[in-house]
Amino acid sequence: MKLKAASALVASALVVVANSAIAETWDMPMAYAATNYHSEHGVMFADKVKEYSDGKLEITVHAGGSLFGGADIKRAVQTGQAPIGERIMSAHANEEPLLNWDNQPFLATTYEDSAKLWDAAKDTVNETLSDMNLVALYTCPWPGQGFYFKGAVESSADVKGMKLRSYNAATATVIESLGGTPVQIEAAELTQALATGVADGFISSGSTGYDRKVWEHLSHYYKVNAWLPRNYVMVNKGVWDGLDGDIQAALQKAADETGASCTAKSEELANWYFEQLEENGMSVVDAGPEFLAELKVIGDKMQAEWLSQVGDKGQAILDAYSK
Ligand code: PCA
Repeated sequence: MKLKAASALVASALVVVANSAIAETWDMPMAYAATNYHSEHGVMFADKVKEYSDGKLEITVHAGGSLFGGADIKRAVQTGQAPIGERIMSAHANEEPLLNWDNQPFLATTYEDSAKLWDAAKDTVNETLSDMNLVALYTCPWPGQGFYFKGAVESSADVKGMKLRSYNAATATVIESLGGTPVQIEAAELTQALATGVADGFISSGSTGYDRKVWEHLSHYYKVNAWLPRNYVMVNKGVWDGLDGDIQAALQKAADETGASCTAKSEELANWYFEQLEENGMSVVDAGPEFLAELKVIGDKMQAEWLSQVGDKGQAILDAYSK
């Protein structure tokens, strides 16, 4: 009995040694504010990974573009400078137009439709990411996109000549189509851009306006819910393929749970953000009919252009979505 107990002890000590020998730590750059729900869920994900991998994999989150700027995170993960990272997926659409699937104005404007669209797009998106040496672990939507301005806007006539901050190709296209000039700026640099007059407004959700306290510089938010773009947590494909099955399973379980929780949180916060903007003095209203009608025309054109770029793959996503 004694001998058995002793050898069991030795065996478990060996396991501890083995575990600590192979314990791996990953740095995870994230693009958005540390207090934003996306980043908070990144931390939740890291905690879960540690738990589900029995401490074999530890992830350290670096939010707010502090390790790599938002615009550099995808390349850092692709090239293995960082094994894992987070970014808004559609920022990569200039390289791979299919990744504009979730920036088609008025295609999916509710959380329910956003989930349906992701279901329809998931397999094709994952194939595209795989070709880019990336594996998506989870995605999480931003609330619906609308417009921030310095004053009242009724139609594109009021937007002409404005410098508006864009965060990807789709927002730049909308701004240009309205007669404005797009200026690509990371969310982390948005407050400064507004303060220094580099931008007079921007397209985003209530979330980013709240994070960046834009009421200090802007007065109006127009709700449009034009689309709900997704962030995603990506892993370098080579790194992923080299992981033990149990670590992959731990990452996937953590990812599935975190993605679901993050999505629910986004929906829960969507109106709360508007209330915060209002409490801080902004006018938060639905976009007027003239502006909306113009945006719908722009959206139709963007969807047609997207389909001509991505062909059957895009059409298949739209068909599966509208089924
Ligand atoms: N916030 C991010 C992307 C979409 C959103 O709602 C941003 O403005 O950068």
